[in-house]
Amino acid sequence: MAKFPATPSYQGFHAPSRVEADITDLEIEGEVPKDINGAFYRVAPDPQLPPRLGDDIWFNGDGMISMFRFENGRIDFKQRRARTDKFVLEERAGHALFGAYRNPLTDDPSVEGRYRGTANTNVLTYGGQLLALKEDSPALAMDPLTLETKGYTDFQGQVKSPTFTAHPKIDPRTGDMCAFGYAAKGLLTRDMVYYELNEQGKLQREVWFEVPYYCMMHDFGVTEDYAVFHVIPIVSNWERLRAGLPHFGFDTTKEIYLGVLPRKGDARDIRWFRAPNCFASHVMNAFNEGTKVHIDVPMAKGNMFPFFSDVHGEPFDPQKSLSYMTRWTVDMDSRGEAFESMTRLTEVSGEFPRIDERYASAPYRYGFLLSQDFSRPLQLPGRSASGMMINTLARLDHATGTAQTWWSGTTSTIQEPCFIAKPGRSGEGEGYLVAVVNRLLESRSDFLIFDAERLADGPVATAKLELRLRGALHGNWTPAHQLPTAAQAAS
Ligand code: V55
Ligand code: FE
Repeated sequence: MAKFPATPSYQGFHAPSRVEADITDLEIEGEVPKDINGAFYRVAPDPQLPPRLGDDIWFNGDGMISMFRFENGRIDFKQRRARTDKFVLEERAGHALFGAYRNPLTDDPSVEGRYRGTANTNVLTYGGQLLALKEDSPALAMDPLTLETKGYTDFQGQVKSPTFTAHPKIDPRTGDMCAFGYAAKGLLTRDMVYYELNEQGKLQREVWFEVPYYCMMHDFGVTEDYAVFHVIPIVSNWERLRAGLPHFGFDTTKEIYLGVLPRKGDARDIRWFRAPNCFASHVMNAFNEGTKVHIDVPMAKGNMFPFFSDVHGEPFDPQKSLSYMTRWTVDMDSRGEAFESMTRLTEVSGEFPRIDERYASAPYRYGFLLSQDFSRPLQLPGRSASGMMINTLARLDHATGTAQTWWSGTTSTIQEPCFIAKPGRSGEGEGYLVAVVNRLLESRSDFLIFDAERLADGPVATAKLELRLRGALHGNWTPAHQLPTAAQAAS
């Protein structure tokens, strides 16, 4: 009998949901703009079974994929499991076989050497497939319409790394997918590999190199001419794993590095820049002006992950965990290892940065962010799964340093938004923003649609769900013309 522990990871809004669902024609308040046609996918960790070790962290839950299919002012909802190898093995066994987050030394011996991936971090379509991603494993291919799992893919044997990032980037100039794997020659190795694949699934580039120290390489930056890798002090080693600890801890004594790889170059052309200890994980966007390379990150002074504790035992400091969008600039033509600058772009604190992706890897003006407005506390003990109290959506304007915001009220929190371009419009930010909100009092979720240029006006439409959607990590939009037709899917 499944009995989940009475720990914060499994309580209240974070209780496992485990619901697969189909809802045809969601009830709508307001009006869904008729020109939105396509599918929004998102993925949340949602444990199938009680944890093997008594408790677990949010980052280790099994992936649950949701699809909001928009057509003609109507939205259909579908939710299915990412049936990873881990999920299927544990389903068969009837209990958890895999232990702590990215620590195979805590697993049942029967699953030694199996992929431990949960496919719980990001989901996007590429080349006609839906890819559910976890950075410790290969990409999991799923059907974009039925959400049926096909299985792990190595892109016809072209991707040799056993790991594939959860944050690939699509270069809007070429349509190519830029990606990487870390721990690419095995657990805890410093080996990395950078890939570019085209929409036909053909490998265009592959560059192998080493990072200065092993760490969580969660995201990266892609510009027209460079791939940019930030090495930040969320570290691990065999000692931690042998002690049965979660994979990562934060080390305040290490410098950070920025590795810049010319996209047409090879490993010898990488330059490594250095800066003092800090935290940054996600990347809003990156671009280059000649040899000057800019990467915009939500940067914090200290650790943002309370569940990856300090390796020297320092207590978690919520003040130091606040992140602010910051532009890091390095010059590939400079001498020495110093950054040229680190410039704060806004006084709005927050994480989960998004953009109008037609402007990815190019100079851009607008960014979207989940933010915390501490002057408007929740009336409930409503911590988000990340540990942050996310009550505000923000649209940042980098040209003016100003922000438009929308507050979700005293009993709701917000999940990562996604931008949807308005068909027929090419101006940056001309489109919609969608986001799931957590109705904490009612233990259910709503799905909101905003005019991305009028965020402060509030949602133009609210799709009601009588379901609770557990806190997601990331999601993406696929316009209808990039979805297979039902006829193609049936063949
Ligand atoms: C993140 C999320 C993960 C993970 C590593 O920063 C990094 C986010 C949901 O899993 O394994
Ligand atoms: Fe992420």
